[in-house]
Amino acid sequence: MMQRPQTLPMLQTINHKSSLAWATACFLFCNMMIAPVWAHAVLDRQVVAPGQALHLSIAIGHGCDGSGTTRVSVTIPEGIIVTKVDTQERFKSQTRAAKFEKPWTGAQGQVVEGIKDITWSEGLLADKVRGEFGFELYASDDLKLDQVLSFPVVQICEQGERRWVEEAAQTEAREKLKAPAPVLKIVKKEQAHLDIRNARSRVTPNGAPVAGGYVTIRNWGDKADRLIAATVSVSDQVEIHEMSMSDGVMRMRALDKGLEIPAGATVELKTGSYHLMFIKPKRALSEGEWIDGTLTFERGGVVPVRFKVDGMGGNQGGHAHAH
Ligand SMILES: [Cu+2]
Repeated sequence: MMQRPQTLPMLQTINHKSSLAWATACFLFCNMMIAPVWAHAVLDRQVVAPGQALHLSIAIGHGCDGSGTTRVSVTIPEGIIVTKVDTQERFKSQTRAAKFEKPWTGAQGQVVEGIKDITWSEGLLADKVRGEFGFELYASDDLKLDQVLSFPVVQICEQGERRWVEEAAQTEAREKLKAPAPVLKIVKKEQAHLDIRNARSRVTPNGAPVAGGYVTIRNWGDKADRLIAATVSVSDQVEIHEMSMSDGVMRMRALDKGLEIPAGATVELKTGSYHLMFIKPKRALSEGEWIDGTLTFERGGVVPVRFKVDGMGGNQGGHAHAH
């Protein structure tokens, strides 16, 4: 626990000069590991806007319990019009077309039928080798904002199979799934370049002066964007901080101009680096709960985000099971 008398002066000096006390606070409350989410079948993109053309890749991170992958197939959700399938170096691709459940507005008007699934077969991807299976698509103009589209993937191996087909509309429920289907969320056009993943916080005792917020932001666009503000339900004030080592001491400072997310770059807010600081949380944060918040970007505007509260060890919960 922090010593109470130190709390208020620390909060007042935050925008000016870092203090050892703040560094200590951050060391205590920001310390968390963020593991990559490559254990599942995952999509490289996770948001798309209605009327947007996009290249999408399904990444397969491993085989089935040591045995290599021989076949991968994906089911295309309604509203997604596949326009081209990539050549895959190890596999032959095949598509199946059928009538859509209803006509969808495509790039050149109404489309009544199209590719419903893609299968890559007659190949072998060794167990530990990462493979990418890509295609180009057009997201129908008729898709509704905030809708979450599932792309169920079936992976057949020399021995056994993995079915990444479980569906859940909410992030929270999806994290609990053992074998979630990859999803693409429909967002506003001005936010389609922002890929925001793995928002996390960490258990924090009642009365703690600060709590850390962590998230991975990728900018798929060709222009830089900037994270300029954040909010969270448990705190009236959220700051964007940078932490760095100088003279052997960890120091942190508030980034008054926000944090740039360069075009094409991924910026990770994590322990010992950039992070969000929830100032004076109104209550304790307990493991496994989800906290509502927002991230505001210069170009993208306000993006809702949910922070999952991890335990002290920074266990990745839903992602840890695979290995
Ligand atoms: Cu901080």
